[in-house]
Amino acid sequence: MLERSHLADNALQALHDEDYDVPFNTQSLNHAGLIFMGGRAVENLAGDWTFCVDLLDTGLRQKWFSMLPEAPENRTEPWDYDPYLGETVPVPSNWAMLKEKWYFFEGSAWYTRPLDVGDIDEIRRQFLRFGAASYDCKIFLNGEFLGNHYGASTPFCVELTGRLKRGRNWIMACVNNTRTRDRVPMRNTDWFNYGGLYRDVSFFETPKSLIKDFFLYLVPDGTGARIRAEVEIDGSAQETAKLMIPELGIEREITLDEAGMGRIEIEVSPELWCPENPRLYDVAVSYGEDRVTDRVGFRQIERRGTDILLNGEPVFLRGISVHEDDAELGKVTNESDLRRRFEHARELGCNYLRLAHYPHHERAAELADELGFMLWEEIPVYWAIDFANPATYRDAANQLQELVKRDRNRASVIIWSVGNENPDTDARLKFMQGLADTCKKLDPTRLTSAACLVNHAQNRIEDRLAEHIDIIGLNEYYGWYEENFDDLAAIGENSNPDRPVVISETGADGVIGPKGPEKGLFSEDYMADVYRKQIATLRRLNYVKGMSPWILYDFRVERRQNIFQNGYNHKGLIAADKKTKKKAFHILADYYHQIATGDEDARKAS
Ligand code: GCB
Repeated sequence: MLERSHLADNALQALHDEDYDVPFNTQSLNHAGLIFMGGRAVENLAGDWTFCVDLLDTGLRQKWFSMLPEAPENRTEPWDYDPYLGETVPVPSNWAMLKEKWYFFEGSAWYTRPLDVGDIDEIRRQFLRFGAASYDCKIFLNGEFLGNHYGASTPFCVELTGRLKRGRNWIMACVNNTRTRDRVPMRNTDWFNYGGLYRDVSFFETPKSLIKDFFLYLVPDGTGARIRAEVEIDGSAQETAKLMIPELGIEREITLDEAGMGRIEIEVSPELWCPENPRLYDVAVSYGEDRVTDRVGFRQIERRGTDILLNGEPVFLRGISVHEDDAELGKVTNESDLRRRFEHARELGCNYLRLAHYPHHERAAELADELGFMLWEEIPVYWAIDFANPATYRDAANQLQELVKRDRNRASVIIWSVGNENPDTDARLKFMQGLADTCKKLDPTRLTSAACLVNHAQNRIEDRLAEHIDIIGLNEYYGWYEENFDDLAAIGENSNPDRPVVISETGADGVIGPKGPEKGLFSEDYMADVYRKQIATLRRLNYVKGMSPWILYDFRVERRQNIFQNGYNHKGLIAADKKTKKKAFHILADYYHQIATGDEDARKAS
């Protein structure tokens, strides 16, 4: 609890101690504390929080979190920031989008808000859940440090039980988006480094013993006749939990072991989920006083040779890549933004989306479940990650676990991707292999992938990682970064992969309107031409089982500064206004609609 802190006591230490942040970099809130949320009542803490950017980390040095709330006239010594007074910002938000002077700000920022609670029920537990905090987040309650989380796009929980007092409490979060060599992603990316609390923060209560995790799936044995449920109880006191799926007539006890883990297999043949029939079942799990719910689809995704099979049938992934990016909101998304995204994908004729390059908002996969889209989900193991660094591996593995645990009940998610365009070194191979194995351990029901490499000297797909993943993702930019288009046809012919290839990216920048050149690079016509040529070449390759061109919408990024780019990557099929379609949109749509209308041969015909 808060005790008066005296700046004077701490003044020299605050100036001289360059290890000021070490006690707070604990990563103690990484995946271990994540709690299954389906159906839980929460109090959304959206709204105004007091806010301050803190370039020099003065807050951690001076311990701003331990200042008592009081009126300025009652303070008896000077102070550099008052967490309880001053400027406010809305949560969720990215600070870059709020003020021009914060646009490129990288560093720590402090968020503070009160949490008022009534009588505290001793037999309940209290938690905060952060949907995402970019990138490093340190949480304080009433001046006490509660823990630290790394990773910009996955959720985490922090327990408040025993620490709350009746009446007013104060939550503070120190969020830091500094890019460093050892982080995931590292310093260099092709998307904007948005900082902040940009997804929902919520407060919730549970009984003393709670359902911490719940995983339900069709057993991947090809029969479609068995489902398996796995539960994990925190603080178990009773011996069984109960699983209910009314539409399948299921009401079954799950026996728990001493560690609170339980698993059950049930012979049943549910109607299967697929894009054409996105069938979901209402599911509930109860344990003592605790109860969670979910809507779950059952489906099987596998690879056989170079085929991808959905429920035993070959499927071609008609996809598009998407970032989480908005001209006004940055990385903040909402229901209508997500629905618009799926409507555009539908218009394109897609049955699949690649959610690049980090875990997107969890609502995206819920909507994909309902609307019938398959998804590729990904962690930001991007470009030249510090592969030899064990701390970097722990960070990547943590983000992967948080993503998988968050979304593994979503039938729409068919692929976990463990990396994108990484240099081919031994350290990288070991790192990515470890991640691919982690996927399979946490979730035996999905395929793994990564954007792999091409041997440009020999013009063929060649990546040592390929044998450790199910699908070879290939980012290729023939017609754009790679000038000689004929090389793509050569790669097609020279490669003989033993597993499916999905073109995880291809595309070109096309700037709409007066800003763009009429002809040549960066023009809409040039972009359209690249799409035409790509489709003509790729449709002949039998082992290509899907594509997700780059990208649905233009997106903001620091590194694109030529006179046509102006801080944007313009490879969107739709401009950054999320309205204006470019010519290439219609070319891809024509192709996908041809395939979708059953003329599978159209895909291969020249
Ligand atoms: C890539 C990256 C993607 C970039 C894209 C581009 O290969 O995976 O993040 O945005 O190319 O536009 O260069």
